[in-house]
Amino acid sequence: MDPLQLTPIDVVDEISKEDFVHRYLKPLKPVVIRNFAQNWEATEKWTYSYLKEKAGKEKVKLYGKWLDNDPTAIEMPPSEEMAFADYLDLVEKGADSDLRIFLFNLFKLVPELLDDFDYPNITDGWLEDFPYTFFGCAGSDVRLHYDIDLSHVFLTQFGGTKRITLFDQDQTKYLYKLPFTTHSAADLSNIDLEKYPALRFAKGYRHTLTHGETLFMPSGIWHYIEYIDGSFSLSLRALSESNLYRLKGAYNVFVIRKLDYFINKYYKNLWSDFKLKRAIAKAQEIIDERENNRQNRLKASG
Ligand SMILES: O=C(O)CCC(=O)C(=O)O
Ligand SMILES: [Fe+2]
Repeated sequence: MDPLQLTPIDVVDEISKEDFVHRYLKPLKPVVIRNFAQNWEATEKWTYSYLKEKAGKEKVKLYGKWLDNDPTAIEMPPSEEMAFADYLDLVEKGADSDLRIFLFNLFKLVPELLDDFDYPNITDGWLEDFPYTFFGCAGSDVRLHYDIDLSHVFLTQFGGTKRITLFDQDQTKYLYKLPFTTHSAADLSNIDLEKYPALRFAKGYRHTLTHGETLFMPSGIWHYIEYIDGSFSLSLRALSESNLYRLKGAYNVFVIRKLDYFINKYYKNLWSDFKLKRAIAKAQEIIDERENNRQNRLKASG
């Protein structure tokens, strides 16, 4: 049984801009929108063989299992490079592998692919310079994190399925956030409640995203992604309407990320130990506080 408290993400076949803004964008609530990509040529055209034909010879950076690779640092270094076509072969044949491509702007290499999708009229804040693709082999996962720039993300799925687990920002206190990062220390692929007991209090959502569906991930939402079979996604980003979030996003990108990078460079082990201890101590404070409140309630009720 899954030890997490999860409910399904809302799914709509279609939604007007007004409804979307009112029900999901403003309240920062995730939703799966089935017709977001319905007019896109991409959903038919972007087969693995088409992508191989367009960009197969390009070398791509691949990322492996996060726990094996500097897990407390904000930036994860790639673990290897490969021709895109060779990597797509692994994805397509369902090879069981941790290898992923992350935040890949395929459109810089093949600008004509930009013609195969558009930015639906559902928000005014599109960041059209930053469409990214993500690829993963069957069995790979993306650690629990939220996006450092705090923009909204619309993630459209291609060629397979991925299981997505989300937690709102207000659940951060249960999620073992590593200081100076936007990552959790906890491995959700193998939940260890002895080590990370506060996880049992976190309330989240889950949905298995299939080809052609789009998930709206509001700014600041925590996400953990499991590639069930090999697949890929396109993420379209939009700026948060909150000035505070925009400012925080810029601060994270330009200050916190650099600070973490430099301290990590010079004090790697000390810094890593400090971050992990701090993440665990903060969650323990919350557990203790809940327990105190419970005891007080019991006393009060006699
Ligand atoms: O789907 C993925 O591989 C990662 C997606 C993600 O983290 C994002 O869109 O922010
Ligand atoms: Fe992300």
